[in-house]
Amino acid sequence: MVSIRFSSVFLAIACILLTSATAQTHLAAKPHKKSSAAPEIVTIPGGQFLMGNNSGEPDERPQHAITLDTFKIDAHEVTNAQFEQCVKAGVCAPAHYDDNTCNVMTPTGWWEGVAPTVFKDADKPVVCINWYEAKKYCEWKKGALPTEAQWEYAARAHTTTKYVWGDDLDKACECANIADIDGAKVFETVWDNRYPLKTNCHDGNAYTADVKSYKPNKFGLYDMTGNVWEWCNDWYSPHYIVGRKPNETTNPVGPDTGYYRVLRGGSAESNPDHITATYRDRSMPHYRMMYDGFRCVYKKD
Ligand SMILES: [Ca+2]
Ligand SMILES: [Ca+2]
Repeated sequence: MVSIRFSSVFLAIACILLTSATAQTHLAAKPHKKSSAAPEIVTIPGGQFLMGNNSGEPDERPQHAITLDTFKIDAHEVTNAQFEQCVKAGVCAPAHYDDNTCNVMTPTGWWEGVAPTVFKDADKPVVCINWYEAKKYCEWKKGALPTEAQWEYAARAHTTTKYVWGDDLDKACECANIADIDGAKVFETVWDNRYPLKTNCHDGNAYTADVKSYKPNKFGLYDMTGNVWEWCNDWYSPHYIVGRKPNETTNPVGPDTGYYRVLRGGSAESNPDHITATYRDRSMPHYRMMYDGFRCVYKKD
């Protein structure tokens, strides 16, 4: 079955404009030196921030002030090795890499199929899990999926720039695994014909990368942009006000009901339009895709 995901599927609005941006120098990533001493869970001090973007997509508007209590969040996306611990504990079912229930990207488009084996590496983010399965893992860890507000606040780390690292797209090569020259080689047919947007990064990672391979944000969080989209707890609303409880400006949890759950941050197959700090995606909660993962949040001690 063809996926109905929105941003990661091929709404190639600007195809014609993009083929002109080919003369730039290919930008090699500077490998980030992984720090095993880096904390696995980071405390995010509470505060106020401006969520959304009045210059962004319609569903990013209106920008509005949100106040959040202090919380803790995984420093990186949940890995296959971590998820396997939940499987061994008898709580989680194995990720659905091989049973044809996961939407995988192929040279001819998105189809339910078998994910490439490289997605199963221990230190890569677990994917091919749906919203319910992600939620179950976080609850097993005595946490929860982040609210969309928590996710954006953690990603922003007090920045107000277009991307979480600043306004320079070329910095993506150091800070995020997104659609780039390497990915284009793998999915050349798809990207050349319908999805040519990409950066000129050349990081060697056509698919997902080991977590913590790129620079963290100012809170010490890795891959808040790129690698895999991250499930949030909230139902998706196409407007920040519609569906929300009135005046819900402190610790908002989103609408009471909905059809899609929110995904944030972009992935290894996301073009520059989909990796801004405020871009919102969504998917039906039972859907599994090979670029959808998650991380968990926890109450402060
Ligand atoms: Ca890449
Ligand atoms: Ca991510």
